[in-house]
Amino acid sequence: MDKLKIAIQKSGRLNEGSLKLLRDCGIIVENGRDQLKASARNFPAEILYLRNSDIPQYVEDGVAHVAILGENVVLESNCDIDIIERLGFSKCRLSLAVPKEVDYPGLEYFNNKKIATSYPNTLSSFFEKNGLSGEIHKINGSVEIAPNIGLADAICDLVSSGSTLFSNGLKEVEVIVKSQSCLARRKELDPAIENILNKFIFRMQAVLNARKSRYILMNVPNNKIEEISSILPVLKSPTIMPLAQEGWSSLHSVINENEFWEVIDQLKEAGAEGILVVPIEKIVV
Ligand code: PRT
Repeated sequence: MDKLKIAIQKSGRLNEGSLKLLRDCGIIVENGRDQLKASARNFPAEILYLRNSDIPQYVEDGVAHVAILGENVVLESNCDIDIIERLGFSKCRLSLAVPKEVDYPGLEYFNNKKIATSYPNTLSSFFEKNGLSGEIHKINGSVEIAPNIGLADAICDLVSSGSTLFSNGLKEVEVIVKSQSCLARRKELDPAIENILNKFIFRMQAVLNARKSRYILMNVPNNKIEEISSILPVLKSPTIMPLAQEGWSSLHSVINENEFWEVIDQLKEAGAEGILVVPIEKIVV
């Protein structure tokens, strides 16, 4: 039987989020912690546990058909694979950082400077695009100590909270690229595999749409239904149901998680009461 080969990170920052996403897509994976691969019990898929940094090459070569990995890794690899979805977890940025005492004048600072990084390809295209002549030194791991030990004048590394830079006496001065987990696929796939991939993407989109949305319910006076509906950015139009109390209705809708705090005051001012916001499991549009 044809199986979609899905690569995920074996261990590290992306592993848990990837497994959770598969679970939310209803794909049950036999425990594969110590294995290289595991079969899905209820979906025609095989999960390959690989190093994040090796995944782009495996996808390009067709060892895996699709993968969950960091966008930054796809970019750095220069492999010919396609990003099809951004998945919203493991967000970070690839940034240039300099010792905190440097009076940073702008990008020209990097001309003729030594920059340590594990991302030489991404940095070199950034330098090329900006006409800079920094000297790039590739090192694997612990990039942030390079300036302190005299190995480099600056670094280019992934940053999320910024605390690693801070505790090494560095400051972030330029964001080169923003990154998050993504779903990337091999360009060419057999029709049968393509068919399974489409089913997988369909499930994943239902989960991702739901993660971004909230179900919202509130009680509204009947004469305010129109005004309150116009405040809500809705999927189609809100559902209105009469309450036992005369002159009042219950209004139900779906709202983007980020929009909730923007409209809450307007809803209250317009007369909405008893506002409930609840998570959604899946949205199929
Ligand atoms: O070993 P393998 O090849 O599987 O993976 P890896 O070495 O890339 O592993 P891992 O687990 O460290 O990172 C996996 C992916 O997580 C990365 O490719 C990014 O897409 C994403 N990610 C998100 C991060 C971070 N945030 C992050 N903060 N990857 C690394 N970091 C490191 C960064 O390099 C620096 O050392 O964390 C430190 C900075 O963090 P803050 O919070 O102090 O700013």
